[in-house]
Amino acid sequence: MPPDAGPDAPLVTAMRARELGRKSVVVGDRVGLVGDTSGAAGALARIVRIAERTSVLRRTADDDETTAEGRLERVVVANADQLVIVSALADPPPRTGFIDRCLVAAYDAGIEPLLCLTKADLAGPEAVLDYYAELELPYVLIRPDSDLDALRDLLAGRISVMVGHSGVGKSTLVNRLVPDAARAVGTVSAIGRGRHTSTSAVALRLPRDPAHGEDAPAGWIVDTPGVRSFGLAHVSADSLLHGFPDLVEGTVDCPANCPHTPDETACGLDAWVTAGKADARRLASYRRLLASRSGEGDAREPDQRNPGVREE
Ligand SMILES: Nc1nc2c(ncn2[C@@H]2O[C@H](COP(=O)(O)OP(=O)(O)OP(=O)(O)O)[C@@H](O)[C@H]2O)c(=O)[nH]1
Ligand SMILES: [Mg+2]
Repeated sequence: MPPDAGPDAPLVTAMRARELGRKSVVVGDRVGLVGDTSGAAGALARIVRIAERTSVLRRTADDDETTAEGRLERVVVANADQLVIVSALADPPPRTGFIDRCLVAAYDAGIEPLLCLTKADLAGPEAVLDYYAELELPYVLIRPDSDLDALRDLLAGRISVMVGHSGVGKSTLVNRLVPDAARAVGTVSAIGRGRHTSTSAVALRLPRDPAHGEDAPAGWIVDTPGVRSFGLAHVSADSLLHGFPDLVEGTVDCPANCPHTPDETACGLDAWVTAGKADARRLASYRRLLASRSGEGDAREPDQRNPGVREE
């Protein structure tokens, strides 16, 4: 369905045509259809073409490029323009390392991030917001009784994808935003690690908001299954820094090809943090990410490392 399709556009069931070869269709793809596109019961169309993607959000199973598992790359969603990073303030507790990884993935894919802090009824957002104080990161706070006007405004007319750990409340939120979504919602187990309730990514059309005009496109929200980590093996070491805009300026005095690692005494980032220009915890997080990558120093372009789109 085109992203600006009206609420009455038929829902078409289609299968991948053989001529697509190994190219996989992912949530958010715009596709060319042939066959019966009426949407009538039992009608089946075929997907014969995938339009060029305006953005591709990827993650790898882990950060290790040297193992098969580490190279296993998943396209999470195509054509999204906003990444809604969903983190609970408690149960499960927020993990800024995970949020930092999502930010890297968002900047790398050219998708704008939005921090969505759920379960604000259980804990305050101060610690998380303090950590991101140097960043102009838009955020919304969600509690069961809060109205969702601020979030609806930020979602209107855009294609947004939600990512987050299991149990943070992604599907709960989607059900509130899209009343007939009927996404299954799970319980968070005693150890604080939610069961994996949602098992596949689903795009849902947001209801049209009269406040944005009758003809304004309503936008889409993609609910995704909870992930434990957000592997970044597909992101070049250089691009990792783009996820840390508060640190970028601190590297202008670095020597050429500075690896920004702690043992590089000439690296400008330590002085940048000492001067109070960025949070020491953010630098530590950046360096943890650098260290987690065994592919560090790989000079090849990301495109060469990941030729084409893989089968899921
Ligand atoms: N107290 C509180 N509980 C919430 C809130 N939002 C969601 N929950 C609860 O958190 C649990 C998990 O919610 P889900 O929406 O299934 O979480 P999810 O992120 O979709 O989880 P996965 O599909 O496994 O990735 C449910 O029991 C919800 O009722 C909130 O704002 N406050
Ligand atoms: Mg879910």
